[in-house]
Amino acid sequence: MRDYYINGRQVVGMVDLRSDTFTQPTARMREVMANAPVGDDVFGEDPTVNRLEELAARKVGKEAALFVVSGTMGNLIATLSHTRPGDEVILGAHSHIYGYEVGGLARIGGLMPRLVDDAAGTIRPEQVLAALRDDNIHYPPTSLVCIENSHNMSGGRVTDVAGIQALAAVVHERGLRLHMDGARVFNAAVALGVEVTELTQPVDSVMFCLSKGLSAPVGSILAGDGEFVARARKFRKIVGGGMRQAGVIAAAGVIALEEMVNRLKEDHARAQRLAEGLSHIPGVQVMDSNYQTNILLIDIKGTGLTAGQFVTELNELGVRVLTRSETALRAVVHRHIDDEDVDQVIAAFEKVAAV
Ligand code: TLP
Repeated sequence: MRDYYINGRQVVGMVDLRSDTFTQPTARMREVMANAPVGDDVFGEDPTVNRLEELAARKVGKEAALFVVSGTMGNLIATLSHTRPGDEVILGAHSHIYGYEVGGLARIGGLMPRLVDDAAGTIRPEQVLAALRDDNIHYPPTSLVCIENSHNMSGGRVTDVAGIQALAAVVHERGLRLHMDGARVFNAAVALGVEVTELTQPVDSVMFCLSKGLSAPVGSILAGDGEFVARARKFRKIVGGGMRQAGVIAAAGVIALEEMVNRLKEDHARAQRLAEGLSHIPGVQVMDSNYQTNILLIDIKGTGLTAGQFVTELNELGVRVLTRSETALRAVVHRHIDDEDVDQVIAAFEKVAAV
């Protein structure tokens, strides 16, 4: 538990489960940020950014990496770099790229989304095969498939190594590229007990966020082969993402990768404990058993309250979550949530559900 600032007001003792994006930089991050050697990164001369990009590429088993402002920017640049305007991109109807990135791939990339059902948290090879069009004068060319791992909207579900490999095989056989929105790919790897490289090596590019569960204040990484990253670097400049002494923020990213990955298992264990505690409350249901990582979707239909009402009541009890639909909530466990907080959240849900 920590004190939060909401609309500029300090709220003491709030348990904030709205997102892992609310994590604050660690003391070590602030220290290295203050002392980071920096240069002009548009000229490739920021030693800390270069260090982060080399480390990040190595971590995900790719030739090169690019430090970008946000996950949204990383995904946009990836789709631009893999395609030409007018191409079709196959992606999930519940994916973050399709639903939560302001339609950038259409507005900026001139790309046509072709949606497949990823409500279960993944995309299977046969779905891609069914969505692929023939070579016909009426059709746009398809050049890219995107998968999300872990998958936000399904409650942080993961696609395992075999699932990624099978998808990559089909995508590559058809001459297409595969991009992974791996905003939380380290959560996926930790949950599966595999090296993150096993999940990222089969894909052509991966974006992951330093600023979510890994606690860096700002920034994401886009990684792939050297040629891809060179193209991506140009597109980053086009969208205004060329930064100057960015080592100040990249320094925290180095700590995120070196020190913050292994502790994600603590978040997953607490998410599991929270899920179990909530599932005993009448009218409250953790959706499926989809608490593989740090995101819980919680159905509160049985309480007779709307999600909006439930959120307001929880707020009064010092607990913040987001609505996911009229009858569902999303709670995300992260570094500032300890065991006591989990107990407080369960008690708050019990109280609200009993009203
Ligand atoms: N997700 C945020 C919100 O935008 C919903 C959150 O709180 O979960 N891919 C995935 C899978 C994401 O969950 C997010 C952020 C992004 C990309 C975008 O990252 P940012 O916020 O850095 O642009």
